[in-house]
Amino acid sequence: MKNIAFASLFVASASAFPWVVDQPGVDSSLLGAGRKIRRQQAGGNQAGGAATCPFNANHQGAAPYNSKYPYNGAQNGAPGKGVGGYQVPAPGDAAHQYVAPGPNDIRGPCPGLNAAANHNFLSHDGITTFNELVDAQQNLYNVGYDLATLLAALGLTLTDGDLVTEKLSIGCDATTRTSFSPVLTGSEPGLDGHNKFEADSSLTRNDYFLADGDNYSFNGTLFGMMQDTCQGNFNRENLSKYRLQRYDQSVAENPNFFFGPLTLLLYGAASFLYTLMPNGNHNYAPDLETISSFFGAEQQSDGTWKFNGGERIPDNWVNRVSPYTNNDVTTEILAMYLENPVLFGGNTADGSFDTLNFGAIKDGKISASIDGADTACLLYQLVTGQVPSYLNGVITPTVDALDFIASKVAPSFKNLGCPLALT
Ligand code: HEM
Ligand SMILES: *[C@@H]1O[C@H](CO)[C@@H](O)[C@H](O)[C@H]1NC(C)=O
Ligand SMILES: CC(=O)N[C@H]1CO[C@H](CO)[C@@H](O)[C@@H]1O
Ligand SMILES: CC(=O)N[C@H]1CO[C@H](CO)[C@@H](O)[C@@H]1O
Repeated sequence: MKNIAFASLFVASASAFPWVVDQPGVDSSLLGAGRKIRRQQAGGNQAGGAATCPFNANHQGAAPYNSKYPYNGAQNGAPGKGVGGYQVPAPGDAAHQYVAPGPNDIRGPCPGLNAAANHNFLSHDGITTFNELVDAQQNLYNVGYDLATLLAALGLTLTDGDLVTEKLSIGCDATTRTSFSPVLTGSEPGLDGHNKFEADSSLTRNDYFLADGDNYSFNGTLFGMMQDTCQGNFNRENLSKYRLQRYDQSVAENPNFFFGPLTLLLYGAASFLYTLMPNGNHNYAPDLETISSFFGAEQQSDGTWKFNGGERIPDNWVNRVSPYTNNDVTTEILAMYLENPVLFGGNTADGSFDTLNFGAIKDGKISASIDGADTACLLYQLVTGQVPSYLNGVITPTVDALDFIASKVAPSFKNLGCPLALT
């Protein structure tokens, strides 16, 4: 049943985007002799797959709440105070000091979550939960409760965390530890899973196709390119230029490049460099010392950059004062995009570039006159998966996923008048 329904969705686009033939659930014999390129994380022996994913038998949850060091007071997935401007880790708080990840710990494509795990705001082995994600984002970075729940829900639903255990791997496929029943759920690829949350043209990660499936490890050449463009000032203007460079590079080098609606999230992630990472003790400047610490980037004597083994909160770091909300990030996403607009769509088999339409995206572009409701509802539409599967490489969320989102995230959006997902 499922296969047939999805196959018909994909047929329309298979000729345009050749990688579609390898989507899970697509019977490629229906599509004729398409090129066979595996686009999505397949698990198994591939990079990021279950066979090579570390296993830490000593799973310890995030450091427990301690009233002596309350941070934002966020606990058990509930809203915290939303008042930042304090030092993290708090002076004297031994439980949140940096501990380098060991060989059995899972780390992935997100420097913000990797740093949180290295400081025990998330489980140190990289197997985390919805509540840990919501608490950590508030307590560490002063992410607003609405955005913290939205990102955590995206993590669990778009990347196949487990909706029963509410567990998620922040990197590779750890289904045996996240799933309530691997037989029933199938594989849960975690944050490394490609083209769900993880996409092409990241700041410091390779495109999936160009790297045999390793789209999650830090690449020092890319960090060096970002620094060349930003020159120690990782603000919106400079990052917008760098995102354009990465886009042009992917169009030129990656025959399977696909820039779908969900890649708007990459603009959101790029905004974190100048909204969530800056240090109050550096006047909140998004400077090189701060950014390189969060990325675990270290400059070598020959000027090149290498991963130093761990993303780390800079010493004497003071987080942002006001909470970073859904509204804030949506504003930044659009502003950064509009400074250097690019076409949504993808490289096609015949060497041309196909554009797409989706919501606010018309003929591959978002117009500068996007109206207020479209802006406010943009992230909500992405999270509820009203993105046609064939545009996205994502199987439309299941009823369970939509229920999960409805219970965790919809309350924040109720008053915006966004069209609600049908469950
Ligand atoms: C539950 C919350 C979060 C989830 C599920 C999440 C997930 C992800 C994923 C999957 C990526 C890879 C996207 C790609 O490049 O294709 C990513 C990138 C990124 N994330 Fe997060 N993230 C979360 C919260 C945060 C926070 C709080 C920060 C801030 C400090 C952060 C900073 C970043 C940055 C800077 C990148 C871009 C890295 C690069 O392109 O090289 N994230 N995140
Ligand atoms: C890092 O990125 C550069 C530029 O895209 C690429 O040429 C290089 O092969 C990548 N290095 C690794 C180890 O993937
Ligand atoms: C080309 C490339 O990125 N290769 C990397 C693939 O992933 C392994 C393990 O993460 C690295 O060692 C390779 O350098
Ligand atoms: C290369 C580039 O655009 N650099 C800019 C980075 O941001 C600062 C401050 O806005 C500008 O002065 C630089 O020109």
